[in-house]
Amino acid sequence: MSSLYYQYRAANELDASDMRFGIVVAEWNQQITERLLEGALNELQKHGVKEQSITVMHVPGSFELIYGCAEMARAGLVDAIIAIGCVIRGDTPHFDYICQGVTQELAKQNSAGRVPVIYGVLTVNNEAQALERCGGQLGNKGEEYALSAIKMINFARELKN
Ligand code: RBF
Repeated sequence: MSSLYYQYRAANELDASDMRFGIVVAEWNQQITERLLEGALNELQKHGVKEQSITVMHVPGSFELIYGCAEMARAGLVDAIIAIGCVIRGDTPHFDYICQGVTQELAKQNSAGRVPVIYGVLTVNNEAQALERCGGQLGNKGEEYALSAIKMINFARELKN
């Protein structure tokens, strides 16, 4: 227990000043996704990431995160990618198709192993649940996404060393 805690602390304090990040943000439910982006940017800044080392690109909806992240990886300019979206359940089965498609395709990109892709897609039943997670009662998940990205870059570097 204590060694796990120690590891977490160590990762939390990682210096990310030489790491490069791509962030792909869906415009659907922009009132949520922009707050998640803000949380992620704040956390990256806390870890010393330089402004010029962060590339933020927008895509129309969460479904387009698949192409956006794949292209971002192909460009070869970043060490990790954060995919930010928010899918809110509606009256049609669209929710399930989008969530499944995005989740599976981003998972495939991760197993391809080119660049780690962080899954920053909120899949919620209503807007209130989303608001709780982007600066409300449950904090801002964007910060967690950024920390995960830092940890994954560190993971890849440790393997190489
Ligand atoms: N994109 C999202 O990021 N979040 C959503 O909640 C969302 N809901 C959608 C609901 C419907 C009925 C449709 C047609 C699209 C929705 N999209 C949503 C957009 C989707 O991710 C994608 O941009 C479009 O389907 C175009 O490929």
